[in-house]
Amino acid sequence: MSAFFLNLVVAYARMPRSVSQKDKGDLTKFMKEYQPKNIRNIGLVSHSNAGKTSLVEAILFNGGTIEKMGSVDQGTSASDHADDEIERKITINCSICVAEWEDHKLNLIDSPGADDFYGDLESVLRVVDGVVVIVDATTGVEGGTEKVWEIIEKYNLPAAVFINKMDKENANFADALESVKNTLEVSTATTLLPIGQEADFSGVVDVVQMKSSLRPNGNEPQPDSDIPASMEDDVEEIREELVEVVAESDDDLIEKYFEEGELSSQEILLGIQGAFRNKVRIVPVLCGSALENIGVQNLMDFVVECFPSPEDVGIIESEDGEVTRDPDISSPMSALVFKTLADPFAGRLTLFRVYSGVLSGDSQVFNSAKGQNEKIGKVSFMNGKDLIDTPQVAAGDFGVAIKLVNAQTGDTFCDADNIIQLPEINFPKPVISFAILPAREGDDEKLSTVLQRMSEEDPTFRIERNEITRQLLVSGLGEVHLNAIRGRMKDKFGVETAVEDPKVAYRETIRGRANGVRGRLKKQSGGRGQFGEVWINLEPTQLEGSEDDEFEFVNKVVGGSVPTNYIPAVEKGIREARTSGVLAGYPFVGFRVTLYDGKHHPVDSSDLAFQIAGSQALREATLDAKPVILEPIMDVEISVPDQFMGDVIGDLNSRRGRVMGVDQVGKRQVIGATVPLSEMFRYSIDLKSITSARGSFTMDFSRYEQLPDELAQKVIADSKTDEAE
Ligand SMILES: Nc1nc2c(ncn2[C@@H]2O[C@H](COP(=O)(O)OP(=O)(O)OP(=O)(O)O)[C@@H](O)[C@H]2O)c(=O)[nH]1
Ligand SMILES: [Mg+2]
Repeated sequence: MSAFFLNLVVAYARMPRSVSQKDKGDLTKFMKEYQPKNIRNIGLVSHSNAGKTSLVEAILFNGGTIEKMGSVDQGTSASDHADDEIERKITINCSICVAEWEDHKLNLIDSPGADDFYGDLESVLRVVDGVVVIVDATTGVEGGTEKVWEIIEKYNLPAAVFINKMDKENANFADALESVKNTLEVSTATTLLPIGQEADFSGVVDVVQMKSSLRPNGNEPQPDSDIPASMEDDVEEIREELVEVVAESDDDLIEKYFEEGELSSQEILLGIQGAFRNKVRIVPVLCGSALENIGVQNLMDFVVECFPSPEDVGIIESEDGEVTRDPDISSPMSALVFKTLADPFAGRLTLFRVYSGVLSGDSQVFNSAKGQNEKIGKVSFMNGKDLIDTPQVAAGDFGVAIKLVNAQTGDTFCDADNIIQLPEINFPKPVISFAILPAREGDDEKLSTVLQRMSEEDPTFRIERNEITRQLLVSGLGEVHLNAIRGRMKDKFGVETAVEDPKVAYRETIRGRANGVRGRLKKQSGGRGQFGEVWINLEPTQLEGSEDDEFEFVNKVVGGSVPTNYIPAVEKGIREARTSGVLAGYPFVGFRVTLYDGKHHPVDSSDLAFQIAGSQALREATLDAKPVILEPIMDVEISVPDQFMGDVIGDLNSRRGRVMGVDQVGKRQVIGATVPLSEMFRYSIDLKSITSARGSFTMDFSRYEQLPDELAQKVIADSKTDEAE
């Protein structure tokens, strides 16, 4: 097949499909508008592999959005639809999926569990009204979930836990529940108990309604049944615990509980609902199996009954807290862009949540972050890759705009007459960098364009050209993140790339002085000659060269030995010479040159001659002034659970790091250290393996310091090889 036709076929396969596809359930029902009080916006979050995407799939099936349950393992799930997600069997991009349940619209925002893609996790947690934290019943709470929990706490989001994979070998509900209590340190309120586990898992007991639900028939619920006799005592005990936790969250309920020793099912549900709305931390715990579709309908009931609607969440505040909006359809429009996807075929997709008013298709809105108008064309609802036509998206709902030009993640759309800027999304900072280059010669320009596009799509992906090392650097949240982007550039835009370790941008400086050094250009053999001579002193200014302390030039020439009009040429020569230091060709910084004498010739002197004399003088003087190489030192902050402290500090020592202090922050230790940049390029990978992915770190440039002699020799030798090549 010719490349042209192949592209066409690929383009068709990747086009967001219209609603009339036969393999889908009836999506047209989502074309209607839901009142904010009938919407639930729920994020599904957890450590990778716990079953978020599978749970979304089961919810879509129960709600009738899809007729057959797809599977992550077979690459047929609604949420993981991008080529690289199917290939890797993990979620890379957050996606919006929709299900209808009890006349409510559930917007389910699936998020990636791998911390290489945590940018999207931040976006999801910023725009949902509550979260379901999925815990794998065979492992309990894992490191990634602990990190997610920190963000949930930051936004103070209502959260319930769903203990998934109850059907799987080694599933253990009691252990998983214990791990939730211990690692997240929260009061849990168990509302669903498993009936059997592993291969015997057959249903759940609803501890609130005191009834059992068995596996639905397809997506049709089975009639409720009685609690198995063998579980009655356990259920009794769990219910008592549940009632106590719920009662403690509210003064009226606790009073009622003390008087009557019990709460009704309705009071329990209202209690949880109230705790969610009033931001009292109770964590309801449910359980089930996404693959076996057990406990999923109970979770959907729970979401509808207890999680807040966009209306319950209340007034929306601007970034500075000065402007507010009511979360209803009649308020002026405000919406937040939380994700953009570049697709070479479908064009740009801009995913947004409307907070107030109505965002209409074919309209003009004001982008308050950019301070400019934005023309909106087509808007749609979204279910995975499927777009559902709609003339507008109203308050409390999610939508996607197609082919917007300027909007970026984090931007606010609003009414031009009623401006508001919603709080931005805090993205994690990149922790790893590679040098990137095109695999094919001549692809440089294409590479830059595509990289630019990728960085617009993903705020945790950055590009920078290092002028000193002449490398193009890409930075991101991990090796997998950067490789996923490279994969996408190849598959979507046909740009193949290679990567190298970044080179360190060393600098050179001097530790001593050199006085009375001559620089001279003398070519005076017949015809018009070239002549210029300068005398300089060289001294260090600041020993630790910082970013801005480059060099000083002082002119102390008296009596016109170097005529005034040639002084700038001398300075220019010095400026040029310092761009390439005498040791290894790195910029020479932190020195003062004093020009105090020289000689000129009335005919043969010129700017060029004095420039060359200046350069030569600086080089000569530098060699006499104890030149050294400086390396960039980073301030590093590493956050790890207690038990990894020793290993992390040991590893820092082996990287020439210096620990400056350790602080206890919550349950974690935060180690402050300074470490040379050259030792940090692969730190994110190593920290992950030392801490079983439970450590995190940030890194900022601190200063330059002298490179130890042995390493300096190596850098000098490398520069000679580079030069020879
Ligand atoms: N036995 C069993 N396996 C499950 C269940 N839910 C999910 N899985 C399997 O667990 C694996 C991971 O499922 P996903 O749904 O992709 O998990 P995820 O949390 O979305 O993973 P990431 O997107 O990578 O964070 C897949 O192989 C699923 O088939 C379940 O209830 N029971
Ligand atoms: Mg997933």
